[in-house]
Amino acid sequence: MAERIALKMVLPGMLVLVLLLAAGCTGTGSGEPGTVTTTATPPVTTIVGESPTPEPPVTGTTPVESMTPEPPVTETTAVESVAEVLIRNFAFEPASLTISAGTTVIWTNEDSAPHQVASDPHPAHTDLPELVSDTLSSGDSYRFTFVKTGTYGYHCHLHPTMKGTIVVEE
Ligand SMILES: [Cu+2]
Repeated sequence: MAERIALKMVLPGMLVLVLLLAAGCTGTGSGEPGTVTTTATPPVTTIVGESPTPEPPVTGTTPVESMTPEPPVTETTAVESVAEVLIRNFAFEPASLTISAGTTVIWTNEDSAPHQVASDPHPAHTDLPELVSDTLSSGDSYRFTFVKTGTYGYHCHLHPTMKGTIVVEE
């Protein structure tokens, strides 16, 4: 009984040994590495240093600024502050007008007689020499933009008793 058991255990072990030896022999016979050590990498890296390629100028990005979208149309320039003075019955209406700087005053002659707007004092018109109109026939208008703050007296150069005042505030 005991011998059979021993044989059963020995036989498989022998087979394993034989298989291992066979595999070892065939393996070492074909797997021997040859002279493959000739893979000497040439020093190609030195060439890169000899030709320093200059970086191309990055000009492609700057023109992007021309692609800025159009700003929203703020109608600040189109809007003009205007005030009106009527010349009627040989008088300015209103006789005194208060405006903000940058406002344009428009005088309109509604009389049948001609009038002429001019800065004080008569007849030199030296307070605001730019403020002087042509002779305004009936229906004609004269416009003047007051830029600086101050109080500006004016009159009708043809009828100097006709007087008016423009007060310009900030
Ligand atoms: Cu005058």
